Amino acid sequence: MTDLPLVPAPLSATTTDGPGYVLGPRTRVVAGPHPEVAAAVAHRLSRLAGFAVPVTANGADEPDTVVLRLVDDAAALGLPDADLTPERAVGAYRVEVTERRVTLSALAVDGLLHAATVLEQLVQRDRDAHAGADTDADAAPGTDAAPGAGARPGAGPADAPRTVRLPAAVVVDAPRFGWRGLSVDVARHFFGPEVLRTVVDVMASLRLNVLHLHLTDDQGWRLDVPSRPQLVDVSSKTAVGDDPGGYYTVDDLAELTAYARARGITVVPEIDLPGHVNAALHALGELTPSGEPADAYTGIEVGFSRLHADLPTTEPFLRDVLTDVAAMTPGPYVHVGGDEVHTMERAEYAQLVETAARIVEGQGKTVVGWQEVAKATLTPGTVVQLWDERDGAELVRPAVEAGALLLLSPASKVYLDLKYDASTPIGLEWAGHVELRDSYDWDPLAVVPGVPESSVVGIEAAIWTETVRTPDDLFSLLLPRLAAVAEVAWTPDDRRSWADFAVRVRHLAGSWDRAGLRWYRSPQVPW
Ligand code: TNX
Repeated sequence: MTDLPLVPAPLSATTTDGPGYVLGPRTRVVAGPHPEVAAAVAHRLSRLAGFAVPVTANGADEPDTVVLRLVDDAAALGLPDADLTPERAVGAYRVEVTERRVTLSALAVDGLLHAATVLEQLVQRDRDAHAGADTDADAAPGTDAAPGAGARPGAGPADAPRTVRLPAAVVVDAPRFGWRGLSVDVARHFFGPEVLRTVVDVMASLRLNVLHLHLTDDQGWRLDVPSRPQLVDVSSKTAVGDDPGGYYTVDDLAELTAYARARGITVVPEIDLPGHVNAALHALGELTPSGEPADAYTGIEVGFSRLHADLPTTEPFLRDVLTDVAAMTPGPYVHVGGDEVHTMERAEYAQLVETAARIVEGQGKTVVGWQEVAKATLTPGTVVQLWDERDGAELVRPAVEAGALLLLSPASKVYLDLKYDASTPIGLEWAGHVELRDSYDWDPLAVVPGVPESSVVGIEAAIWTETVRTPDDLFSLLLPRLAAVAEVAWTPDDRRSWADFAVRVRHLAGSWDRAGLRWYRSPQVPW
């Protein structure tokens, strides 16, 4: 393991002799071939230092430089490249800190962005080691956007100058899985772009790389779809418990997607079909057998609403909506939902899922669906997301054997809307309680026994928002469990242990405090 306070734990980290590197007035980032990454790195360092760290075009051989390098092969990072798949390779990086300079190397831009977050976590340790000397705000995640709520009173300004030292070290690292995600349900309760930017900041700090947005459900429709403006005109207004609704415009989604991409994160939009569609049926009466719009629904039951394969309006609805959503999505994936349709025969379900999948694929996107889509005929390479451990393994195994890829979201480990324990004021309990250690201590390959690692694209946490109404609610359920899931997704099992994680995760708490984020003080960790 490592004595450096890195979460997720890296493959290897070695502290070396010497005082490390002190950020100072001469420090500059050398842009090289990637000025936009250099700017992002300079921005992070400036926040750490409390003064502006400039970017210069060249000078990579000079002292006091932060140098970014893209290299051609894993060996140049010091990684044995034996089993480095392309999905893993994009996240790989090397950080080298000496008294003279800081060097970030990677095989791709994403790796450079991860390396920049490693610098932030390295500085954290230095501050903790000198507690008292240096207690004001810093580059906590979330400081790009307004904090969720309740910035700690007395926290200093983010731009106060201070001595910032990075310990002399070499970190060489690559992720275990290429998909390290978080799904956020913005349908049951709406969270605006500002909150999602804070979520992105927290995700990036943990080297997560997929933000899945559950944009539609029975209780609300949260994305303007230009071909069907009635969807948000009518159904953005509702939410669980008659709380306020809301929606994202086309521009909101584009801006959020760009914000996420600049931090190494791909946005995957979900339109949940053919169930969980009451908001659509409420906005578009043509989708119901009677032709009358459904009543709005603001409760928290699931499984009752459905599309109808035999209505002539259904296929055009799927085509218009999914074509628009694909066009709004620069990333490679569109999620078609597919969960919990309790009022439909298997044949009709399969027909509707297959129709949706062919439309998405016709737009050049890869389909993602919840585990139930394994009942339909799937194109090889489709991503099937396991969530319900009661029947998930049996459901997905034949699909995986036929070429589908598996995304792991076992509820009892990574459903971060489940209560920590009986005293948690909000959250659900249907799959039990999920304490921090439950999110950490599990073997991804045991979820579907016998499935090879090469069929597993990755791991995704989820937060459903039936009971989650405010940013404080949201972050108090995400943190610290999201850090545990991030480590399961990043770090091979033989390189991680609960005892070690429980020590390292403490170092993140200060950054959450400084960002004004509410988090849960799990009694399992000696904070
Ligand atoms: C199951 S997970 C659901 C959601 C609920 C969630 C609550 C999944 C695909 N469906 O509709 O919000 O449980 O934990």
